[in-house]
Amino acid sequence: MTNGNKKCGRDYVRPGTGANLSMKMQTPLADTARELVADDKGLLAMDESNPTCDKRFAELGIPQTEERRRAYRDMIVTAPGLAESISGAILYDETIRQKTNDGRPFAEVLADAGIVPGIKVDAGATDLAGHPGEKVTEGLDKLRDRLAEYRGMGARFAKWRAVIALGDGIPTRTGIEINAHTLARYAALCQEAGLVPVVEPEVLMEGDHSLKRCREATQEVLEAVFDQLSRQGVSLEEMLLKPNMVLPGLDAPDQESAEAVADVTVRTLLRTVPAAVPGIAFLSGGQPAQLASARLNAMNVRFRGRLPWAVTFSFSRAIQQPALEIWRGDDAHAAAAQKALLYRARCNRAARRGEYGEAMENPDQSSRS
Ligand code: 5MM
Repeated sequence: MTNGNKKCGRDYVRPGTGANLSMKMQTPLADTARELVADDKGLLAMDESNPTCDKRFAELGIPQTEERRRAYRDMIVTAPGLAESISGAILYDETIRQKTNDGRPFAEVLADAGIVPGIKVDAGATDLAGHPGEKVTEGLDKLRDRLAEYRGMGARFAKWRAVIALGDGIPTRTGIEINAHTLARYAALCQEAGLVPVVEPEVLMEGDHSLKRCREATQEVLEAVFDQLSRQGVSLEEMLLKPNMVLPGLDAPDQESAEAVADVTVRTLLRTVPAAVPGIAFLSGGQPAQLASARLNAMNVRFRGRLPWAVTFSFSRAIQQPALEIWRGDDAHAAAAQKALLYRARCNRAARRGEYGEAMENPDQSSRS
């Protein structure tokens, strides 16, 4: 065992030895992983890198400065009642070093509110050499040191996103395997450092591919990811999966119903994700916020009581976008933006319970509070 494993209290029984299979794993990391998917809550991804955050600000005419990025995240982490629907929040390197208007580190404010602070640790996707159209995510260099630093700053979980595009001849087997291998290396390092890895292989929505094509690609990617996680000794009880929903491409002529998406998504996951994984928290990937809620709801309605893992959300745009459009860089709008943020978070908690419906989308804000 490494020092890291000792540090996070994992020197007990190696997963896969057959011991205590009928019992829940009792380790700090397994407890955190379960905490992140407990009580019908989900994750808030607020880990936009500076270029992505600036791009979203630019679209709304918001100044792209460190101070405005801080003010925006201040609005989010101080939203009263956020913890009613959100179990954990994923921060970015700049954000975890920032403080609220009253000088408190964001991670501390979240933890005091009962929200587990997490951190995105990948350094973004870059072109995969020799494989036109494919990406590989960077950030493994010195990752052990960065994880230790983030742990010291209060992070209890981490996230790494791999990006898989669908197109002519892609993804290749090589592209899938490299990304799966990289995700598993990240996950193993996280567990060594005492952080729960959120493993995010995202098959992108861009394109005109069919639902079937997305299903096939998602299945192949998840099979490769769990193969690598197993080979590299990652403890399944001490991680979460953050996948894409199985969807037709944005430009596909046939856009399927929420029920069809729910069925094919859950069936794909049942084929590929071991029951030892405590939770699956979907990314939204640019889906309209209401559609993301409806699809998540359909999964929890149609498979109620039949799933081995919790099925929840880890949305960024599908929670934040309405709030960002209200805030628009003006702190005078912070309270209204917080209301919109809480509202989308509540919709997604309801979807997790299978209780979300169009009636919740009443445009009368007064009925939302
Ligand atoms: C917030 O977006 C994250 C990626 O940010 P960068 O591209 O700036 O690195 C992303 O990983 C996000 O956490 C997930 O994809 C979920 O976000 P969406 O908007 O897809 O729900």
